[in-house]
Amino acid sequence: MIRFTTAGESHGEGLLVIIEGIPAGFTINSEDINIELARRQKGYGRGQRMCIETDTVKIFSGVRHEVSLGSPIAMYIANKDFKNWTKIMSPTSVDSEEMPLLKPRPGHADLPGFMKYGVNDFRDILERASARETAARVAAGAVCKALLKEFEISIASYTSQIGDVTADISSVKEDEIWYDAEMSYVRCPDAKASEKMIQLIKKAGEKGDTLGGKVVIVTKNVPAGLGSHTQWDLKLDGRLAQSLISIQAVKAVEFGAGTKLASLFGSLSHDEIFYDVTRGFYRNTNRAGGIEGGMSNGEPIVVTCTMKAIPSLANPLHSVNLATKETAEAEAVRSDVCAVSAVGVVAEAAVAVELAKALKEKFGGDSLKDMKKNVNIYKERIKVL
Ligand code: EPS
Repeated sequence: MIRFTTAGESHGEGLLVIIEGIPAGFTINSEDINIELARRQKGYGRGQRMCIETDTVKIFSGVRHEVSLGSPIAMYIANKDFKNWTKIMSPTSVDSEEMPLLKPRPGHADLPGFMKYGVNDFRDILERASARETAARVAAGAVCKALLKEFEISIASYTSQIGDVTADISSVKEDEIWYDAEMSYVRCPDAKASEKMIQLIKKAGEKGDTLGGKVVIVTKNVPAGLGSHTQWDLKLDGRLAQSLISIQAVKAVEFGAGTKLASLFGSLSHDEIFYDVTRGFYRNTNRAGGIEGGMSNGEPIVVTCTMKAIPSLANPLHSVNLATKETAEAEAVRSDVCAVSAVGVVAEAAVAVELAKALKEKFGGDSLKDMKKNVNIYKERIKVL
């Protein structure tokens, strides 16, 4: 079973991630992981913190001479900013001068966490709730992405909306979408929309406001039959949705035509089935987003995630002082104006982990060689049935 766990606070010493179940025998180098970490940091609208950090990974177990051993892979990403927070975030000594945070931000974990954990300062909550943790998820995702690449499975994403600006990619060639997304400051392949998004983020920032949006994640070449219809918690779409909605500020996850399906007749909701000797079974549409009955059907897996606007506002919302119960403005902490460009990269990582998990479940194998052999035999079988 592939699984991972993360640890670390936003302004603590660093982030840790341990990923288990990765088969032995495939090449992992820290540079590939660093590329993904750098992609997560980019984007117009990211906060000051991104100028402080240059996220890089230190692999300290599970890999020898750049090859996976099959043992747990432990990785560490240092928080460069920690040097400015050594007193406030010290795991040992008490900082007597520190003022507790007591004016919770609506939409953040501050108030529910304060109530649930009985703390006296909601820094105890926000430090772990922070989306800084997604750097660790991206490192785990990068390992899984590299594993999926061995099976020619690719994952990419683009920004399709920020605020009320939507992208129109109907005139962008399919193979240029991903390149154009990487070249855009907001990861949007529609150049005109990209410019409008930047202007909108700029305006929001000037007003002390924030913005959300949507990202689309596309995974190609996934073999049919990952996940299962046999039990609720084995369904691939359910598993992907859980993983994606757990990303900070993600509020909705859609597969294929998603919410549009509510208004469509059955005749226009599904993907008719065709067969060709060389291709095997295929479809001409992909309204299902590559998943039917909780199983991949061989078409690209297409997921859209909606991210709400970040709840840390420089121009704060109405709140209440938790000590005095008096009306107050929410704490204004340093943050991003818009992190939609980052959420695409984090969502790619989440998808990579879930698919690697499902691939290993279906094909087993403690070694990459065994897994590859099993995948090839299976692919031949389902082509002819
Ligand atoms: C960060 C995500 C955001 C940033 C954070 C770094 O965290 P949050 O979810 O708490 O808003 O604001 O940086 C800071 C906390 C800071 O002090 O600037 C990330 O993705 O790395």
